[in-house]
Amino acid sequence: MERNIVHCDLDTFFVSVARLQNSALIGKPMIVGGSSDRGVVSSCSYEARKFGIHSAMPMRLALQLCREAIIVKGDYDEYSKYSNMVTEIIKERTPLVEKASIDEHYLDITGMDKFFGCWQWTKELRQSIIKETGLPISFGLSANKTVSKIATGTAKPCGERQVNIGLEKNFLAPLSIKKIPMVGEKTYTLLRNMGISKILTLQQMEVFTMQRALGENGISIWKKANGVDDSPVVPYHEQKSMSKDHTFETDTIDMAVLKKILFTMIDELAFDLRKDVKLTSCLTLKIRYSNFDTHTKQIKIPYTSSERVLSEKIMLLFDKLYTRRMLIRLIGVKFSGLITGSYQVDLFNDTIKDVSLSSAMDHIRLRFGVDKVLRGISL
Ligand code: TTP
Ligand code: MG
Ligand code: MG
Repeated sequence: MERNIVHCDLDTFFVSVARLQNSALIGKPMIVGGSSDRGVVSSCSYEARKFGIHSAMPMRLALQLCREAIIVKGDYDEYSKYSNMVTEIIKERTPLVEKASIDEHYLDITGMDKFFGCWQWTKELRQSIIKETGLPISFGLSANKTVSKIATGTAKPCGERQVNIGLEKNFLAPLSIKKIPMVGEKTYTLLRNMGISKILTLQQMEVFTMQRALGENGISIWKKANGVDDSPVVPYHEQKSMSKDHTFETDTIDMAVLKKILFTMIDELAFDLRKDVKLTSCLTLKIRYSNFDTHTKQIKIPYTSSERVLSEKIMLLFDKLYTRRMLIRLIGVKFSGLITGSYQVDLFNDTIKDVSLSSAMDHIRLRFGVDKVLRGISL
């Protein structure tokens, strides 16, 4: 069955919220981000982008590119308030919604066209969000998530774009391969070295050529380039906890192996926290021994999303919990007691280096996927 999938993403989200609070910022090159000169850019206005400024760029470099840029400090409570407001407006009218990030949603509106056209419906929803929140937002509508997300990108700022069924390949053909959500810096360079820059070239290639160059990812990229994506819209639920488990292929007591797995799980969970602008206040460690005995231990901690703090606490728990000297079959970590908020830099304990390392790693993960970067300690 043909589907109708909407993707929407707020324009310069953090910047737009700041502009709601202070209209003097409208029309100016401006940046939301760390105010110290070692900070990084979270969000920047289109006026600032003209100077080459982009998200995750060091603030110092951004200011070299545009001296007159105005810097505003982030206000995560406000972002989460507006993010929830947008989610509520969408959920009131749409049965199937996926919140993909703080300012981004996918909607499955298949069947809506029986009552009135999907495109009309989408345009009206967009106007409602703009009217009710005061925030600019862009929309894409097509038969699948990938094409709709790319359509949103081409509609920005403050626009809307529909790609009719059957015209996906035509729409994608002239665009840069960079527009494909899976193509990050590394894949982009690899494809450019193969002489590929436009999606059209990917469409003209055989899928096995892409498979040979990039493995399974090559097949996914090729499918996306051809406008094919059958991934479903997964309904959104407010998360109260997040966890990861690892079962060893062969049971182990090798501390180096155990630490590596624990730190990797913590890095990935801490990234998920920061991506959703959340903090955790409760850690649980689970150990299952080779005889299936399962032990857990929990601690309450001050709200954090720092992998350095979380790793320290988890290692304390591990030392208390792992007393049996028996082979371990599974270990798991859970973060609960989640609240919305961002990690406040603790200047006395958390060096700027830690914080910028976290945000640099987050940036890579946002582009390439969560498993693409690791701290040396987890190698
Ligand atoms: P995006 O939707 O990627 O960016 P944006 O809304 O600022 O701009 P655009 O018009 O291109 O959509 O991210 C949403 C918010 O998430 C953004 O306003 C700030 C935050 N963010 C960071 O803090 N660091 C980052 O590296 C990125 C990409 C986003
Ligand atoms: Mg956005
Ligand atoms: Mg976004």
